[in-house]
Amino acid sequence: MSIVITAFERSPDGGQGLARDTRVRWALEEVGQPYEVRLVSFGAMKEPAHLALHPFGHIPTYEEGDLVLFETGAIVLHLAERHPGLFPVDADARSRAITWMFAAVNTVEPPILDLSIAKFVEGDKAWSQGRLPLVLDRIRDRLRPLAARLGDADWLDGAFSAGDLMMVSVLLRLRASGLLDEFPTLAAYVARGEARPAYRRAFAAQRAINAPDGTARN
Ligand code: GTB
Repeated sequence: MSIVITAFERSPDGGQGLARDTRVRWALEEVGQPYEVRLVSFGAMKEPAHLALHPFGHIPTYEEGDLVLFETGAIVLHLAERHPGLFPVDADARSRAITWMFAAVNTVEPPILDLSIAKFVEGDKAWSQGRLPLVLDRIRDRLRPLAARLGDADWLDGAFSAGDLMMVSVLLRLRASGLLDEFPTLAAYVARGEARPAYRRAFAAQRAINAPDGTARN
C-alpha cells in the first residue's frame, strides 16, 4: 500500500527541517517504508480537500490506502506498531517508549512552542521582552529533569525507539535559542539522533524541497 504524506510547499524555516513533516519522514526512513510527498501551500491547507484529511488545516497528514491520519505522534505510533525498527519487542519496554512519545509532545514540546510564539507572534508587543525570561525558565524546568533521566545513556530507555525520535524532534527546535548548550548531554543526545542515517535521509529529502540551492544548514 503506497504511503503519501503532506508537507509545506515551502517551509518557513528554509530547509532547517523544523516543520513537523521531518519527524514523519524520519520514522518512515527508520522503518524502511517508501513514501510520496504531496506539497501544499498555506492557502490549500485551509481548503476543503485538505481539511477532509486534517481538521485543523495543518501538515503533515498521512494516507495509506483508506487510512488517513494526522498528528505526528499518532503517525509515528502507527508506523512503530506496524513495522519493526521503532518499538522494542518487550511489551513493557514498548509501553515505556510510548510514554516517552507522550512526554515529548505533551510535556516537553508545549513550553518550546510557547517560545516560538513569544518570539515570532508576540515579538512586536511591548510586553514581549519582559515575558521571555519566564518562557525560557519553563523550558529549563523541562530540560533539567530530562537531562537527569537521560544521564550518560545514549537513548532514553535502552535502544533507540519512537520515544527518542519524538523527543529529539521536539528538542531540535531549541537549537537557535542556545538553551540546548546549557545541557550538553541533551545537545549530544540530539546530535546522536541527527547522525542516524534515517534522520539524514529525511533531512535531505525535506531540504531538497525547501532549500534546493543548498543554502540551509546541516
Ligand atoms: N500537533 C500537530 C502535529 O504534531 O502534527 C501540529 C501540526 C502543526 O502545527 N503543523 C504546522 C502547520 O501546518 C506545521 S509544523 N501550520 C500551518 C498553519 O498553522 O496554518 C510547525 C512549524 C512551522 C514552521 C516552522 N519553522 O518555520 O521553523 C517550524 C514548525
